[in-house]
Amino acid sequence: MISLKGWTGRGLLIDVSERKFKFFEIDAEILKNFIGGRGLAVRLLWDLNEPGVDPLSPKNHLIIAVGPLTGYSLPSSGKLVVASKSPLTHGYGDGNIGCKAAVEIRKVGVDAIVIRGASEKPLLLYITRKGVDFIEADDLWGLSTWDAEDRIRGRYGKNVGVLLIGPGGESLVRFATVVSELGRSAGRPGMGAVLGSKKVKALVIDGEGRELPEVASPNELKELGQEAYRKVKEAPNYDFWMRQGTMMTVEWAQKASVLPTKNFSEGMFDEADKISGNVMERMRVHRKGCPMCNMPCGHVVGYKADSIEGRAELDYENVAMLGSNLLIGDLNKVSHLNRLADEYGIDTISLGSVIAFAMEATEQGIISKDEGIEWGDFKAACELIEDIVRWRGLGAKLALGVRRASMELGGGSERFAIHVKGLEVSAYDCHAAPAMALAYGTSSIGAHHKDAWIISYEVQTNRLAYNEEKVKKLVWMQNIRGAMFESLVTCRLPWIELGLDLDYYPKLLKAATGVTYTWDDLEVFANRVYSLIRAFWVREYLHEGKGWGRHMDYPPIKWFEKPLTKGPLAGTKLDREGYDFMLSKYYELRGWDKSGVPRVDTLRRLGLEFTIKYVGHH
Ligand code: PTT
Ligand code: SF4
Repeated sequence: MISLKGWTGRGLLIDVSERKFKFFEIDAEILKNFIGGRGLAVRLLWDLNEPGVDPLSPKNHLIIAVGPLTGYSLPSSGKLVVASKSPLTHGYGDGNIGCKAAVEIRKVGVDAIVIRGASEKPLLLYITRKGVDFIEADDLWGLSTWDAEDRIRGRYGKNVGVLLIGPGGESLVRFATVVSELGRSAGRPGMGAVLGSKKVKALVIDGEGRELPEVASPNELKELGQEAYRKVKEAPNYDFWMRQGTMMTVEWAQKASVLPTKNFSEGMFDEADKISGNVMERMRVHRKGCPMCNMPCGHVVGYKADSIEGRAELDYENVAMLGSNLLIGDLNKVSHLNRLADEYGIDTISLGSVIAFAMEATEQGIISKDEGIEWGDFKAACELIEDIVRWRGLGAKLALGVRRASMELGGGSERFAIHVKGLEVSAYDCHAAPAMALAYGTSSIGAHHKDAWIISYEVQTNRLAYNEEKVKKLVWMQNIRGAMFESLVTCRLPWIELGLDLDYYPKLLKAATGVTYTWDDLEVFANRVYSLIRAFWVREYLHEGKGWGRHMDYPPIKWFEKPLTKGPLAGTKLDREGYDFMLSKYYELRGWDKSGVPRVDTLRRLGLEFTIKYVGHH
């Protein structure tokens, strides 16, 4: 047994069918082995969910998990993870969000909140140390995330944590997200739809001004935290980061030929300079950030698109997917599409991908001109977003995500459906980036860049090579980003963007929890998380009769078939043999078999024996 410092050792289980709740104990060994956030979420989900459960049924569980560093005074610790079985991919899904709710959950005194069941009527869950009030919320149902949060804050004040869904989550758009604080969004693989299926419009989390969980070495944590804050501020590129945040990536991506353009047909956009960080700087009206962060990157701009005026919080992914990928070269228009996505509570990346898919299908005549949408058509894109949320016409197909939409449309459209495992690819074109393609192929939730943003390394080093060195680097990155940061839970950007030394994190962990994690321990931990997530996918796919094979880890077909036609890398496309070589190396390094399933000896070594009966003889 370990003593619990940093963690609370408690979870809160909420059954919205029964309108009951209970606090439960989380075993100390589980906390030590899975830490928190993503690690803890997948461990809980494995036990709580019956294999093969319908993601939108009352039996699916949604887990909101914080970690042993969340909320303390150290760089960018105001983050949480929302996880569940995904209605978009039918595998493991999660997302990361920075907002007050992360800190308030810690003050409520739990490491995770688990929601199951489904209510008949819309509910708001008001959560404090005492438990849960189930408050009927007919008046909030149907409201945008903006209006609903305004109303909620009018009632509960500005200090509570709020997590909520918009009309997209209510209508079960498969890529609906959980939103907070007017523009923060998490859970790309449909975590908002899972909440919607439970008829939960909002969670209000009120720590009532209590203390955060006690830590093992308060003075050490304080000193380390302050030192790390100082290092962040002293970073040479701090000022530029504060000016542009993730928006600086537009210019970089264009230069590197990876800016997704025309549904990932090209890596360069003729009008990239019209949607860049420099344009954003001129439009910015204010800046906001997550709790405990001294490098806030939320850039809110004021825009005027045609006659529509408004404000939106911009990030690189949003701008690339709703701008260059749709051939819309006007940051005002892109901002409005971003705002619509935030108000409806749907993921900007998947949204940009399904609209671009519809544009390409129209161009190819698979969708008629009357029903379809032309490249760059902003007005039609606004209408299509509304149709997606209301499940009307073409929108009803697109609301299912690009994999299912292409299956319904047919006509060979799967050749330009840009996804991995059903999750739409985020904003880096990989025609000329094999390791990044592998990062998408093997990411925990489908094609997302969060687990390994290897592309910045790749474009500088032997870019077109298919080699083992890149695979090793990729596994290391996944271990740090996809396992460690997602489980601590803190923002990874102080390290990535401003070079905060990684060695701070095991030290902070030790100061908070009293447990020593060496880098070797953290590597084993990361392998445990990756193998458990993989086992979860395999278990779910086998139970649903879908089968499992290495094809699940392939990037979109387009990158193998249609080369880039513009820029210095024109003519480049991915090489199937090279990719297969790297994928096999990846499996070897993870201890998985040729189909990408963890081997029995690997599962034993990592303490995952409980998964063997489900995936050991697939
Ligand atoms: C994340 C994904 C991203 S990643 C972006 S922009 W990015 C998109 N943002 C959306 C949005 O906004 N509105 C909307 N309706 N949909 C959106 N979908 C997209 O979601 C975000 C930052 C960013 S901005 C990034 S990279 C980093 N991500 C982190 C992460 O994943 N883990 C971690 N430990 N730290 C991170 N720090 C950074 O956080 P998902 P946020 Mg987000 C308007 O949700 O599902 O994880 O997908 O959380 O609080 O908004 O911070 O260029
Ligand atoms: Fe949030 Fe940005 Fe700060 Fe990370 S760097 S904690 S995403 S404001």
